[in-house]
Amino acid sequence: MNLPATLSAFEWVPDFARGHVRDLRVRWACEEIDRPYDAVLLDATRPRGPDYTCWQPFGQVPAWREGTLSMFESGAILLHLGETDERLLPSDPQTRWQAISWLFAALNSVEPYVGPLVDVRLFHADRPWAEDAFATFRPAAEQRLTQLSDAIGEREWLAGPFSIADIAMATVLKDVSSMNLLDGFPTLDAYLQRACARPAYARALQAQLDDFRDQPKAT
Ligand SMILES: N[C@@H](CCC(=O)N[C@@H](CS)C(=O)NCC(=O)O)C(=O)O
Repeated sequence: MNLPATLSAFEWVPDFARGHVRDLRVRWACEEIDRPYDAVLLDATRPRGPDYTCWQPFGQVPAWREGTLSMFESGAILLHLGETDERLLPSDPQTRWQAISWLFAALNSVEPYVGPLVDVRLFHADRPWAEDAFATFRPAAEQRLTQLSDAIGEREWLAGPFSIADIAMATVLKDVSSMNLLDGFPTLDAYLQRACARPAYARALQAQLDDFRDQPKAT
């Protein structure tokens, strides 16, 4: 029996960020296993106070609470949910540790390389140094994407069966794709399309979008 669970998310973000906020990863995992949760919606336009930073020290979303258990970091929450259900994290040790390795790879070896490109494009595009910064970060990001593409090759999913690793990796690639940076990576593009074609992904995306207000709350 699952305990009632709470997931933190934002009540409003600008249009460009909708569908990219990292609570999507957790919502997706929940949808894959029919795990109910309640979303607690925070004001992204104001600093989060101590009542939240004692739950998520950086004031970010997502964070997860379940009975007396609380945690933060999307990767940790995915791992926790994976431990509750084989459909997210297979029990066979080799497959399981491959999935965990790829989960870390998504968050540690791919996201930090593509993240600066996303930041430059989304948050600093009007700065005079934006194009130089983009050009500086791009080769390292492309090297990682090439290596990832080679590793995926003909595989359907990273660790064999679909797992939390694919949720993490697909959400990282979704940000890359939104900047048209997957155009030269047909294997990665096909992998992302496959992941986003899952009904659980569509439900999770809709759940995130449904929770957003149209406008930020008036101050
Ligand atoms: N490593 C964290 C990153 C979380 C994160 O960057 N959250 C963003 C939304 S996608 C956020 O809350 N940004 C607001 C802020 O940093 O104040 C995780 O994966 O959970």
